[in-house]
Amino acid sequence: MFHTQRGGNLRPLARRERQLPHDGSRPSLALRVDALRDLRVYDAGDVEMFSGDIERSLSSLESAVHTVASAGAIPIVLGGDHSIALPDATGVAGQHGFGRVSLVHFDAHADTGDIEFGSLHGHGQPMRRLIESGPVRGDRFLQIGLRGYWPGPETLSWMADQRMRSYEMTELVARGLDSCLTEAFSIATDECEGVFLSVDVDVVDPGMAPDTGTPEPGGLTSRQLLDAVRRCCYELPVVGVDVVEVAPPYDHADITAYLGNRVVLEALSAIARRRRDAAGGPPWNPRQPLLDDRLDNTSFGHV
Ligand SMILES: [Mn+2]
Repeated sequence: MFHTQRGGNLRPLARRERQLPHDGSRPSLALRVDALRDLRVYDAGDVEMFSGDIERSLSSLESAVHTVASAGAIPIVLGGDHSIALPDATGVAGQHGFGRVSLVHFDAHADTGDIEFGSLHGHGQPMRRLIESGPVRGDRFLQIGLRGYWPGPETLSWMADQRMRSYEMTELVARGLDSCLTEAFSIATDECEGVFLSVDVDVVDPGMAPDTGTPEPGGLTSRQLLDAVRRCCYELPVVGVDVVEVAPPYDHADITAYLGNRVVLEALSAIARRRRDAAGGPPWNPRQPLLDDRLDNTSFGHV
């Protein structure tokens, strides 16, 4: 687990306080695993972001992510803004193979801009750079939650040319989030060995995630995002995760910091449950009552 510090060092600190409990335990009521104990989870600290030198910052982050991935671990990177998705997914693809890792991208925005403010790099462009430079195939790029008034027709045409699959909120509502996810997952696992999950908190409605730089009304609920992240990490071979665009100065009552924390815990818990089920035994059953397997018949004094 990394933290990047671009644009304000409050971001990783706000979430770190809520991410790594001192008792090293966070048993999931839903998934019946304790990810922080069932998995080996390490806080690898901060990756320095050099103010005013984005290329050096991105390169330094890519190298750190690649080091983690090549050790056989799953890097989880806490941004920072979305410009870090380029080095995050590139670092992971460097280990698993360019074109062999698909990208499941939750966001209000496509982040496929070309040149903005005279720069190739920024938080609106990483997905275009990832496709152009080869780590992720355009036709294995699944975007979920897009809405609003950006990008324009030229960029949408470029996205179509890359054969990206972008689910706008209207389609998600018309077809149902779950059926769209099922379809997206089948594309993501076709000819790809791993999946990188990139979560921009602005995919959630600003009413439930106010602390973000480019809020767009009409998004997912926090409940829908957590369920979707759980499905991704339980059903897919996730090889890397980033959670971005949390900006504590805009937060209220830590609403978004807690959501970012829970996204990471949900991902870890689902990875732990996926591994437990793969090792044998009864698979996770979401319909099982919470206390079902804890009932102790001897405690009623009948023995
Ligand atoms: Mn984004």
